Amino acid sequence: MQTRCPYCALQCAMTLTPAGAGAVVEAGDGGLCRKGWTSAALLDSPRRLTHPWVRDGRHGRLREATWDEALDRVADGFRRAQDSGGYDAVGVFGGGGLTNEKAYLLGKFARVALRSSSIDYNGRFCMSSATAGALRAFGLDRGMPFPLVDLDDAGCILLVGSNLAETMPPVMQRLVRQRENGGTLIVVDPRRTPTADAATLHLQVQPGTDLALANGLLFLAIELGHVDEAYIAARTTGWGDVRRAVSASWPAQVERATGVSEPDLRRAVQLLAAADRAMVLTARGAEQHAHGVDTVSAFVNLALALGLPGRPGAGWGCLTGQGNGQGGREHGQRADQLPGYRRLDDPAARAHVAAVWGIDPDDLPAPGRSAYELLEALGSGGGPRALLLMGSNPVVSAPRAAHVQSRLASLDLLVVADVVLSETAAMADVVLPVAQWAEEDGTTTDLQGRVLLRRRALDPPPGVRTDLHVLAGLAQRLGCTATFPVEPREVFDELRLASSGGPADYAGISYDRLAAGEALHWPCPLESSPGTPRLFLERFATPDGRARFVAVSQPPSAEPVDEDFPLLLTTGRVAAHYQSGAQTRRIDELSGDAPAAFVELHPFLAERLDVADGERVRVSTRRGEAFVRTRVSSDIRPDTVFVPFHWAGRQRANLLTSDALDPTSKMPAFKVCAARIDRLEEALR
Ligand SMILES: Nc1nc2c(c(=O)[nH]1)N[C@H]1C(S)=C(S)[C@@H](COP(=O)(O)OP(=O)(O)OC[C@H]3O[C@@H](n4cnc5c(=O)[nH]c(N)nc54)[C@H](O)[C@@H]3O)O[C@H]1N2
Ligand SMILES: Nc1nc2c(c(=O)[nH]1)N[C@H]1C(S)=C(S)[C@@H](COP(=O)(O)OP(=O)(O)OC[C@H]3O[C@@H](n4cnc5c(=O)[nH]c(N)nc54)[C@H](O)[C@@H]3O)O[C@H]1N2
Ligand code: SF4
Ligand SMILES: [Mo]
Repeated sequence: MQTRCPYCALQCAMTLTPAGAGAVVEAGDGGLCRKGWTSAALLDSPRRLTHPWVRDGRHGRLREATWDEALDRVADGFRRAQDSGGYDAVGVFGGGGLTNEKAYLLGKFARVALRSSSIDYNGRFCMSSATAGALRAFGLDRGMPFPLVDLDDAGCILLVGSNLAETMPPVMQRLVRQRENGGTLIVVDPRRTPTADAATLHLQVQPGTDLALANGLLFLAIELGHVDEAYIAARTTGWGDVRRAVSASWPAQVERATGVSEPDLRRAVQLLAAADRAMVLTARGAEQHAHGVDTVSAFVNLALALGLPGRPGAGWGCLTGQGNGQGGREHGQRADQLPGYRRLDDPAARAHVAAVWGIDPDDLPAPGRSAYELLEALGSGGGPRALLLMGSNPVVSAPRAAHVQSRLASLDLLVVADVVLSETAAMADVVLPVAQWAEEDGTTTDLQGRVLLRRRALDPPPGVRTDLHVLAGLAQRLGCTATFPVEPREVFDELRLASSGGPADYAGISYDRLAAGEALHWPCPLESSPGTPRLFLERFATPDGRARFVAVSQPPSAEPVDEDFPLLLTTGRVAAHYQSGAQTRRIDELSGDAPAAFVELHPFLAERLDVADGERVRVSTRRGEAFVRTRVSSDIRPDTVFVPFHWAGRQRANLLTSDALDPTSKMPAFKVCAARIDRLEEALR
């Protein structure tokens, strides 16, 4: 059966053939990375959950339970929390890996069955800065407003804070083709990653200074006469302010701020300007900062000044990360959102969605707290006393994780629906075992805005239920009379109605069209419409149709280095593991390849600290400490260290990270904070 990989936003095609209790994977045309190849190993793994668990009392052990007992316990707990604390006393936390159907129904569950405003999801930790940057520039957020195939013919690609050779390996084939077609690639990363290795030019920026870099590139583009004045006049507003804002970003000053040399800055601008069709793509390295939205704006400004967005084959885009990172941010699991990318504070949107849901618009709650703010407020923090968590593992992946863990521990009731006993599920009072990707139908929307059908290839094992069944079972126990269908196709048809007329309009997309192999990118308002692979060709989605320049400047560092914490810590990914590692650490082939976290540091720094390659050290920040082995490499800047975040316990990168949030997107500053490294003898002294 043809299906799609469960992991990242590339959603690679694969064929699954049942074999024994599991399945054999074959790659589709685009190929698979090693996570995709090994993904079926978790389907018949003894490490997956196959029956519900409940905990007796606060400190009891988890024990096996029936579904009825588990769901009754959840419904009772939710009712009790709301009786004493009001509707918002029950929270919901979702995930960008959930299908469109699940994300939609989870949002409906929170707003209709619980009437709670307390819902948000882990996508906040992922693309929310790009989302906010795109909305303010273009009036619409579809990560890539053009199809992936456009990469093949791009004359120049400026890739900022993406290591796609390890995070989306099949895309590298496109970059090879782009090179063969005469294109150039500029990679901005504090590390010489395999992606940077493939570049024409690598700008080894100091973490957190991409905004200054973008303004510096724009300064040079102006100075060297590469600005597209005709495009600016015809298609944009706000250029004068931006031009003034970058007038002090002269190269020597930018070199000091970013660590990128003046000749490299000039070369980058020349490569961009020489290309017929250039593209600026940002990813988490640029976006996961306390000024991530402004950083995105700075790169959008550069793209606009060069006349790129809305021209075929060119533009600005964000490389969305999670399996359904695009669709998951459109259908209502965000605190401020209704399906179809509608706003919860917009009366017309409330009226439309309330009509689809058969409720009074006045019964819809107001917007709630963002992901970290929600986690931070749990339990004794004055927020929800009970939480339903579906599709995330914040004990490992949330910033300042020890603090988040203590908040989760202070809840009266934590309910986790998962496929494995993640670190967060292990803390829960009720654990609900759910079906995996290949065991249920569903749609995802990939990083280019294309809606894809993921087919059910196998039966789920007895004892597990789908997420849709879980929500339906709880809604019914809570006495909710609104519809909670359990058939994915029915949920999708309801989502189509709810999204109809909204910015992310799915009304014309059907299971039948998708099953017939149609390539449909939203918006797709009618069954007769072909979808929209390329946005903004005629006009942007702003009221006047013009893209908006936004003047931004590099803020001082949220956490400057000092004598106690003299190093810049950044975090990210390795090729073998996915996110919190809950799934991939349970796949032997992957955990064999990459068994533990590490701290990557430059030989100069290793020498100064007197640590050897492979030595166990303590990495600490103002939040806490982690214990990992060193990996000495001249691929990283000497002032910067890197720790991947896929591991749990005392190897957790997020014991170290800061909870400084971007004021607009509420994105945490995962990508830079001040740190120190100590040898163990000193650490233990
Ligand atoms: N193997 C693997 N693939 C994945 C995932 C995974 O967990 N594992 N997750 C998926 C998801 S959800 C996402 S969001 C994507 C993420 O995909 P990427 O954005 O490619 O991943 P990261 O490793 O988080 O960050 C990319 C790079 O940013 C660099 N960086 C760090 N700080 C800075 C900075 O201040 N400026 C700049 N310019 N660069 C910086 C890091 O050195 C790193 O090489 O990957 C998706 N694919
Ligand atoms: N330090 C640091 N921290 C980071 C980042 C970073 O770069 N650095 N990146 C951030 C980013 S970009 C992201 S996206 C987050 C991701 O971090 P998490 O939200 O923790 O992501 P996952 O590990 O994908 O968690 C998904 C959980 O849901 C389960 N699951 C999978 N599919 C389903 C399903 O269909 N239904 C249910 N009920 N459960 C399912 C999995 O088993 C797993 O336990 O981490 C963020 N945290
Ligand atoms: S690149 Fe992403 S979607 Fe493709 S196989 Fe790897 S993890 Fe799966
Ligand atoms: Mo992500």
